[in-house]
Amino acid sequence: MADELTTPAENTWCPGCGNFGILNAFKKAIPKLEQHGIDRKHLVISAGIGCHGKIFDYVPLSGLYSLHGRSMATVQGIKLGNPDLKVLTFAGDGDAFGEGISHMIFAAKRNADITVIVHNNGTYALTTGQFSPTSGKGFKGPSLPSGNVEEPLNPLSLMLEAGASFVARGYAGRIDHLADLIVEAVLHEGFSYIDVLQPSVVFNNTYKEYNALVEIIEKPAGRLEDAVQLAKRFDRLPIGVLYKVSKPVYHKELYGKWNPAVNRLMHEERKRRIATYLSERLQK
Ligand SMILES: Cc1ncc(C[n+]2csc(CCOP(=O)(O)OP(=O)(O)O)c2C)c(N)n1
Ligand code: SF4
Repeated sequence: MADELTTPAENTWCPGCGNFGILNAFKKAIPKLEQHGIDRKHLVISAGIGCHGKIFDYVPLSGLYSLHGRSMATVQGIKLGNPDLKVLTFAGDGDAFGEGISHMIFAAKRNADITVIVHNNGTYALTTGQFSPTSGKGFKGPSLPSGNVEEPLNPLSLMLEAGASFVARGYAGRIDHLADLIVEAVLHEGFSYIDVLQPSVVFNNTYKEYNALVEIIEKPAGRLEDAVQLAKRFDRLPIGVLYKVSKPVYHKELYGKWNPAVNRLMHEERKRRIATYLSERLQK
């Protein structure tokens, strides 16, 4: 692990937490991305609020620590402000599919060129184990001592149906595999989603189940319908890229090749154009 990728922040995750696997995979992905020509100075990160969000403090990259459920909007704004940047955010399952679900759906729908990595531990861990949108039926926690009566949301099929152009699942216990998924997701032009199976050793310790059920898939499904079927398998838990397709991306549809950060209009020129526009409108 490269030393320059460590920060002075004290790590407060519980020993054995799946978040360590995600952090280590991300640290392995950064130099690999550099080999693909993505300078770490041009890789900007964000995070929501939760145990997952602390990852923001543990990697020395530029970014903006966002609000609960809002980091996908934050990175979309950064991308629109400077399309030359690569942007990535870390979200929790509660964060992304509770508070932030509409941002997720619309980012996928418009094929915003962002990467979202969800630390899916099936619980609101930081706030001590309430049930989340992805908690399994029967999940017990302090807010639900008699067990969750709802069926869990399937983030993979939701993102596929919403129009995501890259959908993958990783496992915090398979660090090298996850590192490669992160590299592929960041290199993908368009909305890339990685759902990471992340055991919370305190509130939802799923290591045993995941170790028994995960199965690496070698290539994405060719058709959307087949990817949705893969996403809905429960006898095994397929990990890898489920679906990948090339589609027009939002900022290019909007701007073409224009970059507002580089081709900024000077103040006087902006005022002149607004004045011309207004006087034309008033004459009509
Ligand atoms: C708008 C808003 N609602 C609620 C909270 C309180 N809150 C902070 S973290 C959190 C739970 C986070 O759960 P999740 O997103 O699943 O992340 P995890 O802690 O499991 O990584 C909640 C409810 C908040 N900070 N902001
Ligand atoms: S509470 Fe769970 S998710 Fe949070 S750091 Fe501890 S083990 Fe990890």
